[in-house]
Amino acid sequence: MRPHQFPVTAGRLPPGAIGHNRGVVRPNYAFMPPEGVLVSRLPHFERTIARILAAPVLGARFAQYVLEIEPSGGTRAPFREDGIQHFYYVLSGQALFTVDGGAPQAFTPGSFAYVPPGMAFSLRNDGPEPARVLALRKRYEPAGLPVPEAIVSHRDAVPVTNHTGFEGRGFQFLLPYGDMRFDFEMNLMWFKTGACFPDVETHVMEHGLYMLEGQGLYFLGTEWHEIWERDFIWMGGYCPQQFYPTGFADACYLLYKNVNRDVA
Ligand code: UGY
Ligand code: MN
Repeated sequence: MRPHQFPVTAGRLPPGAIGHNRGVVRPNYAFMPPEGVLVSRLPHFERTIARILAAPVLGARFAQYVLEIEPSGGTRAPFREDGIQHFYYVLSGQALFTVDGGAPQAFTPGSFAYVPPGMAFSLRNDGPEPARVLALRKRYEPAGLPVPEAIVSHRDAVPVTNHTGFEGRGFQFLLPYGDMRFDFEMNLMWFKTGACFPDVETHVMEHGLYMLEGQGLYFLGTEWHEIWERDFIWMGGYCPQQFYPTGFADACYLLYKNVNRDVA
């Protein structure tokens, strides 16, 4: 595409317009800055845009996207899918979340919801501003146990723990840790400047990572990438990974991880 086809702002081309792109897509991982992720729409949502970040076409075994919901927009009607679990996390704005025909619950930044397979839910923006909500869909892998109950909560209600023995780390396990009914985790990972993993990790689990706060350098495969708020990373199984926060503020990302199954 020729440069003159892009809009010019204050005499400059927008970042990423002609190849200065931080994004990388490899067979086993993808680094995706928000610019360049185009608009999708989904039939069960009205007045809502979906920015699809991870999907099976990328190699991921789940789907993840940011919903941008206009005031009075959201699910057209209570929505349910056999065999599929949903997870939602509010990035900004205010909404109402209803699960299994219950009372609508306030959904404000930091609120989250887990919806087990086959259960109906609705998500509606009841505020004056657009709401941004991170969404995840994953097929449930049964394990001969009852399916989990729905959860609607807020990150402030989840304790910050650190089981690593290393200073400067913090974990908030948004779903009950170690509960074998769940086949995935959604974890808030906190880092103080200078903290990192003790080793480069290489593991069977997949990740979908959404950068919420701060910044840093992310090692994927064999390369380092500078990561900022709103960047997304998909890591396939066995993708070597390491994070090193930079800047003065704490860094935090929300991490999807498939767990508790041997994926045979
Ligand atoms: O739990 C994890 O797998 C985590 N340490 N990985 C990551 O943050 N990339
Ligand atoms: Mn990991």
